[in-house]
Amino acid sequence: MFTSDLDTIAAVATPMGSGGIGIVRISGPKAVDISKQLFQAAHRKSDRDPKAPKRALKSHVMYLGNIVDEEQKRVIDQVLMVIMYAPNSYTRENVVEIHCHGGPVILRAILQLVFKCGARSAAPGEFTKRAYINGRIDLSQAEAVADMINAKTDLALNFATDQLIGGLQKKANRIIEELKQIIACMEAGINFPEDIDENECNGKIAEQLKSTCLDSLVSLAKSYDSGCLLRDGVNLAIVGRPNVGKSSLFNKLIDAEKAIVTPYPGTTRDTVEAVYSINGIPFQFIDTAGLHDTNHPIERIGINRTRDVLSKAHLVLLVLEATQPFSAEDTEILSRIENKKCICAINKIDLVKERYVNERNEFWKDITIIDTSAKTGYGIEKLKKSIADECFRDPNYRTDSTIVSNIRHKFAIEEAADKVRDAMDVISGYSNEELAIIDLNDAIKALERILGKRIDTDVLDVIFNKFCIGK
Ligand SMILES: Nc1nc2c(ncn2[C@@H]2O[C@H](COP(=O)(O)OP(=O)(O)O)[C@@H](O)[C@H]2O)c(=O)[nH]1
Ligand SMILES: [Mg+2]
Repeated sequence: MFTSDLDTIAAVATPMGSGGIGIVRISGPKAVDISKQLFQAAHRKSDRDPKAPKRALKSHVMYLGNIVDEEQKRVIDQVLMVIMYAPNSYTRENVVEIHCHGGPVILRAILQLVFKCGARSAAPGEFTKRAYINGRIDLSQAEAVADMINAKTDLALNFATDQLIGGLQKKANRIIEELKQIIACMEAGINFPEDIDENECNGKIAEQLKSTCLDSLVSLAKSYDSGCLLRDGVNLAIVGRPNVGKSSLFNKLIDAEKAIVTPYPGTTRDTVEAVYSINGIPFQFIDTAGLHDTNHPIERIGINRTRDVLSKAHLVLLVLEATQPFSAEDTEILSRIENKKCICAINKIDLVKERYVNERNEFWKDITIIDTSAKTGYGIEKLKKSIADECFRDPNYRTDSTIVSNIRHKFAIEEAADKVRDAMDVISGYSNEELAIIDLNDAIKALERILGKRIDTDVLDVIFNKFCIGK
C-alpha cells in the first residue's frame, strides 16, 4: 500500500462564514488515529463504551456521530465523518473529512481539537501539493484546481476543467512522444548511416518536426492571450466626446442603471466600473469622463483617470454621435487610443436618417463600426457580440480546444518551440545531428516542466502559495 513519510495536516476546507455545513479536512499518517480520538459514532456500541475495542470504520462511508473533546468532557457538534484510506483519496494519504454544522466557531473548535490530537495547520494548497507529490495528479492538473476555484465564468471553468482532466497533459505528452520517436530515428541514422539515405531522412525529419511538434507548440503558445483574457477578464474602456452617450451605453451593456446620465456635458466625473460577462467572457466595463481638454478642475482629474484606465484597457469602445460629423476632437481621442484594439459605436442613431463618419483614414479600415441607440436599445446585442468577437479573433480559438492560461506553461511551450526550431535549423543545415538531438532533448525537458518533472521546490512553493488554505 502507498505510504507517505509526510506529517499530518488539517484545515477548514469550506469558507469560514456561516453555512449549511462546514468541512474540516485532515490528511496524513495520523489522520485515522486523530479521528478515533475525537469521533464517537452514534450507532456503534463500541464507540459509546470507552473500554470496548474500537472497530475500524470503513473507507468512503459516512458515519453519523459526535465530535467530543474528551479532556473537557464536551460534545462540540454532531457531525458526519468519512475516512478515505490511502491511496484512494485526494492526497493519496489517509484522509478524514468531518462534515459539521457550518459556523465559524464550530469549525474553529473542531480544528483546534484536531491540532491538539496531533495534526498541524495546512499551508495554502498543501492538500493539492500532496496530491501532486504523491503522484495522483501532475503539476498542470494541480494548477487547474486553482483556476477552477477562481474561475469567473462558465467558459473559464470549461478550460480549467479541460486542464484538470488532462487536456494539456495529453497534448504535452503527445508532443514528448513524437520528439522521442524522432530522436530514436535520428540516433538510428547516426549508428547505422549506411542503411539510411541521409538527404531523404533529414527532409522527412524536418517536415515531421514541423507538422507534429512545432505547429502544435506555436498554436498552444498563441492561445495564451485568449486564455489570460478568459481567466482574468477583459478591461474595456468606453471613451468619446462629452454627451455622446457613453454612460447610457455603459448602462445598457451591463443591464443596470449604474452610471449617472444627464443631458449636461461633463456629468461623469469619475470612472465607473462594472463586471459583466458576454458569451462566458468576463468583462470589466469602465465608463470614463472622456479624454477632452477642460478647464474644470474636477473634470480634469476624471480625464487623467481616463488616461490610466486607457493604459490598462485590452479593448476600447469609442463612442461617436450619429448627429455630428467626425471632428478634430474625435481624431485627438483616436490618437490617444494608440494601438489598442478598438470598436466604434455610432450612438443616437434614433435621431438621424443617415449618419456621418465619412472620414475613413487608415485607422478605420480594421475597426468594427456598430450603429446603436442607448435610448431604444437598437444595436446593443450586436455591439455585445462584436465586443466578444473582437477579443477572440484568433481563428484557432475554439471553445472546446485546450487553452494555455498560465504564464509558466506558456514560457515552457515557447522554450520547447525554440529548441525544436534550433534542431530544425541544424538538420536542414546538414550539421552535426547530435547537436539537433541535444536541442530536441531540451525541448522534451521544457515540456516535462509543465507536468512538474524536474521542478525546483521554490517554483512549487510559488505555485501552491496561490491556493486557498484547505485546498
Ligand atoms: N436620443 C438619444 N439620446 C441619447 C442616446 N444615448 C444617450 N442619449 C442622451 O444623451 C445625453 C448624454 O448621455 P450620457 O450617457 O450622459 O453621455 P456621456 O457624457 O457620453 O456619458 C443624455 O441626455 C442621454 O439621455 C441615444 O442613443 N439616443
Ligand atoms: Mg458620462
